[in-house]
Amino acid sequence: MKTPFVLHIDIDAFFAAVEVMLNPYLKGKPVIVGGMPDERGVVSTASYEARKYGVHSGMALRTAGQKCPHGIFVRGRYHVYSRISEKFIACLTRFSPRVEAVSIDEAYIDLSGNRYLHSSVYALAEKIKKTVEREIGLSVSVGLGFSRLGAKLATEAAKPGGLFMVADEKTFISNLTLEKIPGIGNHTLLILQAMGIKRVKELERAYPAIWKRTIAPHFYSQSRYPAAREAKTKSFSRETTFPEDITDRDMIVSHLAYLVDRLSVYLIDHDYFAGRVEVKARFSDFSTYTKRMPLEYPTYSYNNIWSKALFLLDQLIKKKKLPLRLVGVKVEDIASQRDLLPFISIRSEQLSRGVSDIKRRFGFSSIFTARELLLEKIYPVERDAIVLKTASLTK
Ligand code: TTP
Ligand code: MG
Ligand code: MG
Repeated sequence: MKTPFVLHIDIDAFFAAVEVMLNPYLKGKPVIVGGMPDERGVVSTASYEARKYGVHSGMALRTAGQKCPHGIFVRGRYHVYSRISEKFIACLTRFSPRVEAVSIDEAYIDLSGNRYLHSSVYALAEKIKKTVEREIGLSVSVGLGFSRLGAKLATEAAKPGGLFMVADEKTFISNLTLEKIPGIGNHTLLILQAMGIKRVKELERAYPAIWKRTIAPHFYSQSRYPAAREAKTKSFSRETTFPEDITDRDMIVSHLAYLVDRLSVYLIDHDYFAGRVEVKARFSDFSTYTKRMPLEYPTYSYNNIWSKALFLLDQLIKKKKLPLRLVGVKVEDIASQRDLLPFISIRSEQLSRGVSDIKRRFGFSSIFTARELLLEKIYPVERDAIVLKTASLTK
């Protein structure tokens, strides 16, 4: 029999559980983290006791106050949570070097190379779970599957506090209701439900084409590769040396915007998500500097990458007197899958995807952001590119 080798682990009611750990008086009570019920803003998370009243992450605090008037509201202390998160990940890496942290309280571990695998992956998972719980003092749930998706869904099934192993992943996923599947948005869900489709298998039977586009990519791309065979080191970059050194910040910004645009479309076309951005600047005396920072979450969105890139550029050009010779941008920590966290804003991603569709149909130059348009002053614009003097693509 084949053994599931992807382990997913997630802390139960993370922020709320930390608050309870630090204040035992809260134990067993409905704890709601995020702010006070009369404040603007949303619930970060709620203890399982509070969830019984319908309170959940992302809900307006005011609504949470109405649903659970006797709830105990706390603001939250993010530095404490992130310290515990670091400890959590450090503990996991003792069991395997192939740990991929995907959010503040969850990670995948690729156990395929583990020597315990064929004796009992289940026992190993139990050991990991117990060790983590002892070391961080919080309850976790663990799932074992053949793919990331399978393992994550197994964790969901195990929550709170359990360990769940999926032996037949296809059947397991087929029997789930569609809202369990990460990446199926509310809109799609409503449409499918209106068509009377609730479960993955019903979708596959009735609309194989939709199934193929929504479920299969997750399922197949994820089941074929062990968790950590992901190319973590891959990066893509675009840079250009100007025809003449440039002093005008707006003109430099325009170049950078165009390069980010190219990168974002490249990521979309190849189904990649970037985790980090780096900007490079070379001054007229050839001194070269780079600066990098992580993106909030893996993304291909032009706007997300752009806002970081612009920030980094401004840091760099503070270093020295302009003019600049060259500007470049690189995205790193490339992944080909990602778990869609519910608090991610998908808007800017949809926008980028829409723009890239237009570019594909009508040419890259059919649509630009205003900040890119300055380049028209100094370069020829062709259907599929602004023809830079020296474009360098490294992959
Ligand atoms: P989750 O793991 O999604 O949720 P959880 O740990 O609170 O509960 P469980 O896993 O048992 O279902 O998120 C981890 C933390 O991230 C959560 O404790 C608070 C934070 N978070 C937000 O701030 N906003 C959100 O919308 C979500 C989903 C989580
Ligand atoms: Mg959690
Ligand atoms: Mg989580």
